[in-house]
Amino acid sequence: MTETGIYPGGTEGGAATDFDAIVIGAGFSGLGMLHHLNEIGLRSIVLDAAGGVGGTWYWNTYPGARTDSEFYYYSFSFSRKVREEWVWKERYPAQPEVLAYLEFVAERLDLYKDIRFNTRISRAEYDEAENTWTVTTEAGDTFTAKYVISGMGVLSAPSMPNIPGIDSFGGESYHTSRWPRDREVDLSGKRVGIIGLGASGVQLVPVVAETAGELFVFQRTPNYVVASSNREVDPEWMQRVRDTYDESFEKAFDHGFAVPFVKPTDGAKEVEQVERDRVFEQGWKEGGFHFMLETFNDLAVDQESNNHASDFIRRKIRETVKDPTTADLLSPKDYPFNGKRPPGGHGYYEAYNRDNVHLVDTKSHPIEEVTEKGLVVNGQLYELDVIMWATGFDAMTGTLTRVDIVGEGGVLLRDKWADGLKTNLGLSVNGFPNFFMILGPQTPYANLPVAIQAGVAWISDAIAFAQKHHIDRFESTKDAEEAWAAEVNRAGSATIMAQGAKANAWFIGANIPGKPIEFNVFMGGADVYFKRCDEVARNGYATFIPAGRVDEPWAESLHR
Ligand code: N01
Repeated sequence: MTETGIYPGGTEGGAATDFDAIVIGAGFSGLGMLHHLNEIGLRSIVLDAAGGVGGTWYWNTYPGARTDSEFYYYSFSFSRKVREEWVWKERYPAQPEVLAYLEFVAERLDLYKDIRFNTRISRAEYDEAENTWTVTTEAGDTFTAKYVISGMGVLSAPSMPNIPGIDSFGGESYHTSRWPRDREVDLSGKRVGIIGLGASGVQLVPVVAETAGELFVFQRTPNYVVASSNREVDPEWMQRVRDTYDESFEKAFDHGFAVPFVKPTDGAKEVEQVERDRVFEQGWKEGGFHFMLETFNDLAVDQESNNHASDFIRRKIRETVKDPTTADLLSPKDYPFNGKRPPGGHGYYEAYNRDNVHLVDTKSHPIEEVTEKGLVVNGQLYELDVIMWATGFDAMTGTLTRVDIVGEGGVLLRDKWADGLKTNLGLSVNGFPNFFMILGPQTPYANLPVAIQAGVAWISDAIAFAQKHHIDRFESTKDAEEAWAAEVNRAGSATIMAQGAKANAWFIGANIPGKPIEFNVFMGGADVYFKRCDEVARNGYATFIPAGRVDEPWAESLHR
């Protein structure tokens, strides 16, 4: 035990640094990471551009923003203090509730003292001679450390479409993830346009419809929106969740999507239609990801079974939306269910039965231009007071490639990835020693807080190991990242999600013009991935220590 903790501090044997570790981002990832780094005794700081903790949940304050996952697995399990004291209110918590939860986490785990807000970083550069990183902020401040860990988020770099005249609009214009924080956006009686119908737009529509005078929804690709069935969390339910937290998380770590669900045993095409409909109906009532994950075991891998699920949802749309033309337009036909991440609906299809909601098809006639007064589609000007851009994110890589992350030999991370993503388990990149990513590209397509919890535990174990064994440079070997890239592509190609390009899915990079089409996430299952990470750790991180590995196997603190 040293002065700074269980393991020697990061400066031991190397150049003096301001900190042992710099964590970028104070969302779920950054908070979890800081807590773990504190546990192993590192001197750490978290830098965040925002004015408070929360990450995604700080920025996404648009009306209707809430989780698509249920509260009991959209949280951390590692702190007894937090899980015993925090009381969830809704099955699918709304943005203010998740933000309050993260503020509570930061306060209870005493994290605020090590976080610097309103600090946007522009560069992180590795110094080979000193074996240190220098992080530079937009304001010109610099911080040095042995380790840099990105917790910058996977769906945090907003994407705006390139439509002629987009800056000429004279009304109010907001991207969902850069919504005004200091005031309510008053929509009463106003003419509102929503562009984009991923999870963000789908959440906006029913809420905006209630107050806007007229709502025009500009749809390019219809989505398969699964009903969510939100409800209040009563004290008995909360207690049951507290009593079974460990079991629940064990189950989630053993699930392909990192959720504590029962794994279905049948394929949809293996059962009679009556039984299939009964199971789908039950999944639909249970809501959200239960439909996708608890009905049949082959919806993500078998086209025929997937067709049954897609048909079932199209039927639900026809049953819910009264106008047959609108129902038809809302029904996806060109790509399968799971071809893009299915959003959870909260009265989404029902909203189209309101007289003030109008669906505009921008597939057959793309938006031509934005003018001072509104949007032009098919030669018609839609006059608007407010435009809401729910147009998504440069997912998985955007936060890492929009800043300068400079590794060995002055190589920029974005240049390294220009001709194909390469990471070792999404955690580390060759040529970027002592640089880690929480939820980096090529980590699993899964419920994120559970994946984050596993990621921050793995990274803190790895750093503790490096410290204990005096390993100066912890980074992926070249071979290991080649192998993981191949594995990510192999696993993804075997799934229905390989059709994501047909639906401009972010997980395959198809939503950003010019971005290479490749799997940005691992589709082979979070459970498989977690086991792989544990195995690597148990084997002494051989694929992360190019300069020669220690022979001592490591199973000291694999923890979650
Ligand atoms: O973004 P998206 P999102 N002209 O990329 C449209 C997470 N999330 O912010 O499909 C016209 O899914 C685009 O149309 P198309 C969640 O993981 C979670 O909604 O390309 N339209 C599409 O409809 C989610 O999957 C929650 O034809 C244009 C939309 O914009 C992820 O974030 C809540 C266009 C973008 O959809 C992203 O969701 C919110 C153009 N030029 C988000 N450009 C939770 O509940 C884009 N579009 C936890």
